[in-house]
Amino acid sequence: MTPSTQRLSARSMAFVLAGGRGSRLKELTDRRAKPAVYFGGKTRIVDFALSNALNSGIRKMAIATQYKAHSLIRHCQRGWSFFRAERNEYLDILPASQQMSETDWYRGTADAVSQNIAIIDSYDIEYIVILAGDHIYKMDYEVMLQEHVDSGADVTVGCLTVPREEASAFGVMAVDENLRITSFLEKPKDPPGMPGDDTQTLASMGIYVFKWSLLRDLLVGDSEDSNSSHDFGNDIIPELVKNGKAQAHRFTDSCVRHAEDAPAYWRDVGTIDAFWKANIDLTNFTPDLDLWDKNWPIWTYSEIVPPAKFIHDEEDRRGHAISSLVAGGCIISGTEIRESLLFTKVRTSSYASLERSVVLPRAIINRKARLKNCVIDSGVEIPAGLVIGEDPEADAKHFRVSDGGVTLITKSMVDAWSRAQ
Ligand code: ADQ
Ligand code: ADP
Repeated sequence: MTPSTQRLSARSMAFVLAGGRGSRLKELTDRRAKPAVYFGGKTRIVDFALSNALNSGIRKMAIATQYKAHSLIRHCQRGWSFFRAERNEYLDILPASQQMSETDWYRGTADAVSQNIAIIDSYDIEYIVILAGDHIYKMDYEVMLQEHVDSGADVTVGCLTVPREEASAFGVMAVDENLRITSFLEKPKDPPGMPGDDTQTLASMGIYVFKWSLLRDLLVGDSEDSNSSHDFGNDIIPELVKNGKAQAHRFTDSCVRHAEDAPAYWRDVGTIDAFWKANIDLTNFTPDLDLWDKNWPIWTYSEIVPPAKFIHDEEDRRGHAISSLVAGGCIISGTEIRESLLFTKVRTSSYASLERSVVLPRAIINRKARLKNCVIDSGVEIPAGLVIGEDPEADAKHFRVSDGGVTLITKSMVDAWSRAQ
């Protein structure tokens, strides 16, 4: 076992649960799992949990994948392959069907860990940090690990306050004055408010710290329990809470210690509206999420591409972008772009305009297209003259218009639109 003078993160591993579809993202997760969805101009959602682990000092990681994992696995192989076993560093990608028969996927989040006990044992770790690979946030897990050790609890659950009307999508808890969890309800229909503030609820972030030897014993018991759904939120956490052994770790500004003036940032970009807004917010003068922070970089796979290029077309139409983020490899020719975010290798043409839109890699915007409040999937070719965002009822005939009025455009939607012309 490693000497105990090391930082706790050096004696820990991060186990990233990345198997969920994220069905509220609709067609954006038809071909890829939610953790593989692009975010912020260069990165994918999973990069945030992995970067937090890396920046916290954790050098052993595993990523459990399940639903439509190809895009995610390819990304992790390309972008996260710098761990060196020679330095006692590991990053393992653990697809569900590797451990059982082809048809037996992980039965639940706890089962995703159970099925990999032998691999985790081989890491020789003391603590395990279980993370969800589908949130955008910055957090120093060393702080949470230290609180876990100090409190002597069996599990420490990361938590934050969310508006009560959104809380039925979360595990909801009550705590005593020492942050010991006194009750835990997984996704209750009518979530209770907090003492003193009925509009807010204390919600689980779906991240947990355990001593590995203890979790290992719990998982061996759980995997044999036919009444269990083998899930952290449904089975493991409620049981520990019942026994008075679960502690809450509140995600506050102090959880990112390197930048004390930065507000704690956490977003579940699980719907089209939330995904669009969190991306578009990055075009604000001072965004809440600081992607420029040298002390907390978000690591990713980055294609080698030339710088973004802005050109006047032959008819002297200026290609320009105002209050926008434009990734490398883009060619903006004679297009007016406002408050938008363009990922790698997007190409746009003359007389086209983009406003408050998120354009994923390799999309092509043809001439005279006018797009407002859109999310455009990777590789989509927008037909010349397509106008979106001016008549929601017409848009909804072929495209996905969200409750908040954002239009998602995917390749199959464009194909259907083209056939109807
Ligand atoms: P959810 O996120 O709704 O709630 P779940 O669907 O189990 O719970 O997903 C948790 C994480 O595990 C996600 O990152 C997902 O991608 C991944 N995942 C899901 N099924 C998996 C599987 N079979 N194999 C591998 N990975 C899998 C959880 C908690 C709540 C908490 C919220 C916070 O259960 O208590 O409030 O997270 O978002
Ligand atoms: P990314 O998410 O990396 O941008 P793409 O948008 O190219 O990837 O595609 C998403 C996923 O859809 C791919 O990882 C792959 O699994 C699947 N996919 C893409 N193109 C095809 C295809 N022609 N046939 C089958 N599956 C495909």
